[in-house]
Amino acid sequence: GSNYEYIQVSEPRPGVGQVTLNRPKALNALCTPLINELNRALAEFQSSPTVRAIVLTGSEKAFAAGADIKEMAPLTFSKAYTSSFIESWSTLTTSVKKPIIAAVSGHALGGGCELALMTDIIYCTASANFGQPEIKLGTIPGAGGSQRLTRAVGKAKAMELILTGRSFSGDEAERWGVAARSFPTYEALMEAALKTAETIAGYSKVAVMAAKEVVNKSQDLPLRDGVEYERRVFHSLFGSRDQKIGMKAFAEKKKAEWSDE
Ligand code: CO8
Repeated sequence: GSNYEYIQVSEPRPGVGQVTLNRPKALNALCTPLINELNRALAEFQSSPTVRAIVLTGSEKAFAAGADIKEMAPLTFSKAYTSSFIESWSTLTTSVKKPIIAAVSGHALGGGCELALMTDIIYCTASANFGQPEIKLGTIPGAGGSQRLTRAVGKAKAMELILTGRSFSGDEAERWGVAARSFPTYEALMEAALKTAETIAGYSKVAVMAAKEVVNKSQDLPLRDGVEYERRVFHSLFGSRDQKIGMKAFAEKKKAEWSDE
């Protein structure tokens, strides 16, 4: 089922799946049907035998300008509470085990910024426009922004950003460690995101999934527990075939041919 209204799905490089948010008239505002489509596409990539890494992007003008303000405006507490509004947004953080790279150009505001923060690696243009402007609408971040942005930039900066609603640039995002890298142009951004995804797709699926899992654990666990968790997973990889294949290939100065086992 690849009949999507608000997104586009492709496999632009070997091993790489791409989801492009495609609601240009609303600057990719994240309405519920869009989020449902995104979750469906990511679930298909997760179970795909060919896709090994995922790129999530928008347009040059907007990654996503936030949750859909027109959809939220009339919402009541009881409706939001009983329908668990926004809960399904973070499905990707638990159900997608393959790495997701967000390629952010233009606006990444409110829920758009939060969506980027849910991914594993953010690449952006230097001029990208990140921010949590919810305070200007009389509300607060609702899809993890106050938690993930604070972990990314520290309390002082996060508090300032969330209380003032001021934007920060892609250049700042890179300097503060929110984004892994920033690029001068949209074309350079997309090329780098796809190339990185292709690089990751070239490694053992078992090792890649384990690496993503342990890095993400660092966000939830105290250091001692996290280090112990990492060691357990590290030990378990001696039970994989790919650890043998990778280390044998190194000794023989050959390229590893992964078994994914
Ligand atoms: N929701 C709905 N429609 C939007 C949104 C949005 N977030 N952002 C832009 N649009 C629409 C505009 O209404 C406009 O539509 P129309 O042509 O029908 O009037 C169209 O997109 C183009 O927008 P602009 O004309 O405003 O374009 P500009 O280039 O002049 O400005 C901006 C671009 C600066 C991005 C501006 O559109 C803007 O400020 N947008 C709102 C940004 C914002 O406040 N985002 C946060 C939303 S709140 C949020 O995300 C809370 C998250 C809570 C958890 C998640 C809940 C689901």
